[in-house]
Amino acid sequence: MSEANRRMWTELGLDLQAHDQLLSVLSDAYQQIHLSQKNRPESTSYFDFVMSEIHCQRIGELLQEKQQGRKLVGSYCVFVPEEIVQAANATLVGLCSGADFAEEEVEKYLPRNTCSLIKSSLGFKLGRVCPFLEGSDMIVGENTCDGKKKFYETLRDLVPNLYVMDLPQMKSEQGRQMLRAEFYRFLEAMQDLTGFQVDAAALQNGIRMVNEKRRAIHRLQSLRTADPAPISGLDALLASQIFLYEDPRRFAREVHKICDELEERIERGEGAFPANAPRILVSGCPMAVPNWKVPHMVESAGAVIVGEESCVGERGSRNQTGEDGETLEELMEAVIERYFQIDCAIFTPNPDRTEHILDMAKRYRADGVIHYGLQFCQPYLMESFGVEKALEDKGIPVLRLETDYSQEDLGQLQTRVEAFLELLK
Ligand code: BJ8
Repeated sequence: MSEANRRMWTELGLDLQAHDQLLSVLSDAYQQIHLSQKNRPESTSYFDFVMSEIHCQRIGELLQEKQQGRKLVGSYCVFVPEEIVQAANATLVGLCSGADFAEEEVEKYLPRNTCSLIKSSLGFKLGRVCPFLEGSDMIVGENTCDGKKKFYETLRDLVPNLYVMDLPQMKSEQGRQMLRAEFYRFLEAMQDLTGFQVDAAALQNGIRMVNEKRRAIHRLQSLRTADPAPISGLDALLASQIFLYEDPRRFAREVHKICDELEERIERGEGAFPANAPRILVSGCPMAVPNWKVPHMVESAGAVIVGEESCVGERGSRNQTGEDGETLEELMEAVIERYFQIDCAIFTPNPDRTEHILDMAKRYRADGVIHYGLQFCQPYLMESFGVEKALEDKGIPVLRLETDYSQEDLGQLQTRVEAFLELLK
């Protein structure tokens, strides 16, 4: 690593030794999992570059922006409206993490039976290994599941700049009003943070920029409906993971280039896997970098993942925000409308999510669905039973998996995944 990067990390307050350790694990995992894939589209070298620079180039750019007066905002949930952040002259990055870290320390603050995503997010803070978190001017928490709500109470004592957004739990008119009130409160908080007064033009620009990157990922996702699928699920998941922190304009440009190549592949009938590979839809909890455990297992067993019903996937990126409003109020309404449709399992009841899974299974021509639940994640684990029933009623086979970030259950999971894929053949 260059001296300049080490200086940057030191200035951010990272623990260099622990951080070196993390980067080395990450790089090994990337080599073994992604770079060993056969028949990858050439243009996915963009992902390789972004991942090789994961704590270097992007954070360097963001720190430069900060020097010019722009603010950096970190979040743990796709409910945080990026359009408003952009409009207020700030940049949003996702902070969720996908690897266990500083576990012993974490268990001094949180019970052992907390989901891996929360434990890992706290571990990255306690271990001082995330430059995005340390560089954030504001960290946004949100009242979604109970685990996260309580995690933010802990985090409040560890960071000086936590902002917590309240969120509704029902898709009722009162729920919508609550989201509206919270988004307006967030708009004010963003304006206070940046000193920038958001008007209609600024919000419209923010909406356009976020829509543009969503258009690119929508294009990529729709190309996966082809048979054979032109890109692996692992690479498509990377696109959704990078989507959460990469420069939005560069992301859109590069993903469109990948899509151009995928279209050529489709024309030639060329796939990432053979045409008869079982097609799998993965549904459930989000998979943050570097959580590639289950997709790697599924694709190593010869199946191809064609879609992710997840916040790091279609649940997080689907639906555009209306761009046509003329006043700030009209544009804010469009933002509220778009986010109110997110069908996270924290909502009750949550029939939209089941409908979405059924729709995705059909659109992506999935032979089967793997429901991915993180251990101790009550919202998704509880919903998985209803999801399974709805899919089976339509004749779609389902495998419900419950796991964490550790490698301890690999053997057991592998046996179940392989048996499921055998059934699909
Ligand atoms: S909108 S899915 S990003 S809350 S896995 S921490 S739910 S116990 S992540 Fe999420 Fe926003 Fe919903 Fe999406 Fe809790 Fe479950 Fe852990 Fe989870």
